[in-house]
Amino acid sequence: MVDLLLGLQWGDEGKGKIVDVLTKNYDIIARFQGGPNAGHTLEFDGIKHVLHTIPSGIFHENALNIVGNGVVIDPVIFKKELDNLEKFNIDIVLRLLISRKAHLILPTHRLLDAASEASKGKAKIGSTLKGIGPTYMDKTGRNGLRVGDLEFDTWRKKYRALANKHEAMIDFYNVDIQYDLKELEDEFCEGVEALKKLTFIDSEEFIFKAQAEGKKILAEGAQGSLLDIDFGTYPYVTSSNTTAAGACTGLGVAPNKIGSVLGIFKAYATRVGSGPFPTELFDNDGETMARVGNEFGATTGRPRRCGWLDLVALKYAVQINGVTELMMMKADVLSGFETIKVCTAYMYGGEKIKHLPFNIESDNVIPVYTELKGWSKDLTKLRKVEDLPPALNEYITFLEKELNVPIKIVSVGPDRLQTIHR
Ligand code: 2SA
Ligand code: MG
Repeated sequence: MVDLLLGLQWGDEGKGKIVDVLTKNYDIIARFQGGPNAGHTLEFDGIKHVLHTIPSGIFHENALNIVGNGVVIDPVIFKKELDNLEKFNIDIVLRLLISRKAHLILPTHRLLDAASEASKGKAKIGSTLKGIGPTYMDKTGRNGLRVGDLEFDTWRKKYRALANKHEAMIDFYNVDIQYDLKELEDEFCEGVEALKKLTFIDSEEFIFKAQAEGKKILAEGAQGSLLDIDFGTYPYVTSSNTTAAGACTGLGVAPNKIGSVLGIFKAYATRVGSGPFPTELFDNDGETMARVGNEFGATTGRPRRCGWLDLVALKYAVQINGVTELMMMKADVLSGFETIKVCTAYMYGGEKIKHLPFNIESDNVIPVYTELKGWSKDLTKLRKVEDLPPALNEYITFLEKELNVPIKIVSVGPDRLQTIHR
């Protein structure tokens, strides 16, 4: 069986931390979608690590890490990640395997991302500018360059044809973008050389075999359900399926081989980039969440927008993913709020609704809140479930009842040790 760990909001729920905590129970950790737009943060022994493409099991000696076919890889960023890990004495070649079918992000994909965003003006997606959208467009357009292509000399020819096409497309956007392609391509080629030091595999075959041998596999999602290309707040989404189904296509796991679906959410909500966010706060409460929660993009450094927990959206995510267990992150950030608000319905066109409407926009949906008692106790030093303050237990019980799924982990800080199992 393959277990899934998925973000249920707009990303940044804390997937990196939880994968790291859970890796001891697994033989293989595999990424199945997204790419260097992701920023998965892990903290232990006083060191903070941010991973983008490499799965979050990389720090554990006994786990294999796989970058699956559904992922898009930028060799330039990948090389930087490898270089960052060098000082930690990890035998990366033994611990990390790359799917031949994963697509490559070309420098011109990044430029196209920038051109597309610039051409949209105020309506921009707020992408991470990592070239994610254009790369998935080339994948579905059947033009992409894949990791496995690098094993054949013809890759340079394929690369050139694609990059030439991109240059014409960049011109078409008619926006002011300065670049030195030669310099970018040199960097790309260095990245390719670094990537080629790793072992390329047919990851689906590898995973079939591992399953047959009874190996335990955890698929690590990136971004969150509300950024899913199909089910998210389109067009303000990423270009991959971030939901459970994405693990099937992004790794080659059959639906009947999926075991537990671990859904992870923050005790409040954040979003980085543009797009609707019904419970967004523009007041002191929102500022407090951002400050205490240190809410800045782990990849771009952009400030994250903050707001109360949106149960309408969270229920939707639980349903789409078939979540079997929940994990609540950053409970510690809510300490000190007199009352905690939870959005349990929306007012939409004068009616109270409990689902996400098709044309959700921040000004056509007004959240209806239920208020719960807050708590003041500092949670960051707590390690036992018995020590959680009663008001937090009430909050947890309320959410469990509404979502009909147990909350098995409550996280009270970024460190591995700040994790309470229920
Ligand atoms: P893209 O770059 O094409 O995938 O952007 C499309 C939208 O998806 C959002 N997105 C993210 N949202 C939250 N976290 C992400 N990773 C980084 C992090 C983000 C950062 O961990 O903090 O550092 O800014 C992530 N990646 C993509 C993005 O904001 C767009 O709304
Ligand atoms: Mg993140």
